Amino acid sequence: MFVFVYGTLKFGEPNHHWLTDPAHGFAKFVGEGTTKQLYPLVIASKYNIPFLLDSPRTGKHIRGEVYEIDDKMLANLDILEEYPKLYTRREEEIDLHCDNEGTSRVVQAVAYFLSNFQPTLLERPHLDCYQSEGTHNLPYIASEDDLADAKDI
Ligand code: PCA
Repeated sequence: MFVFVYGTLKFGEPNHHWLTDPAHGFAKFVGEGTTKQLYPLVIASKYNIPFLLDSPRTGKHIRGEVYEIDDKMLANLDILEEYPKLYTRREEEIDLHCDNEGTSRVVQAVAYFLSNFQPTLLERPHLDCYQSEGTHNLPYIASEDDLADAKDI
């Protein structure tokens, strides 16, 4: 299956190692991609977590990366993302810019969303591509805490 990552799991971002650890399962980079749908991507909580808000048709086309993963990796990503307590996940249509066969195409990829969020989150700046060390000055803060309440902070 494919997963679309748009936040801290991207190459060069603080949780990318989670995807590349063979003990977590299989993952292979397929290409860069963009959501076909518009979504708000915001940074929130005291840990500066990037959240794709499940509120289609507002926000931007979100840029991220598509990986092919196995069930074991999905189970491990679920642990990191505290699915289903924090993030929900579902398949989403992604414009894959260029795959390893030299083709652009639309794929279905699993993405982690925040649903049932505080409406005030929608008022935060809408990003279209996330970098922890961006000029927004909201670097991601790694934590061992249970983050399930983070969306309300
Ligand atoms: N990790 C997941 C969801 C948000 C996050 O920080 C990702 O990169 O797609």
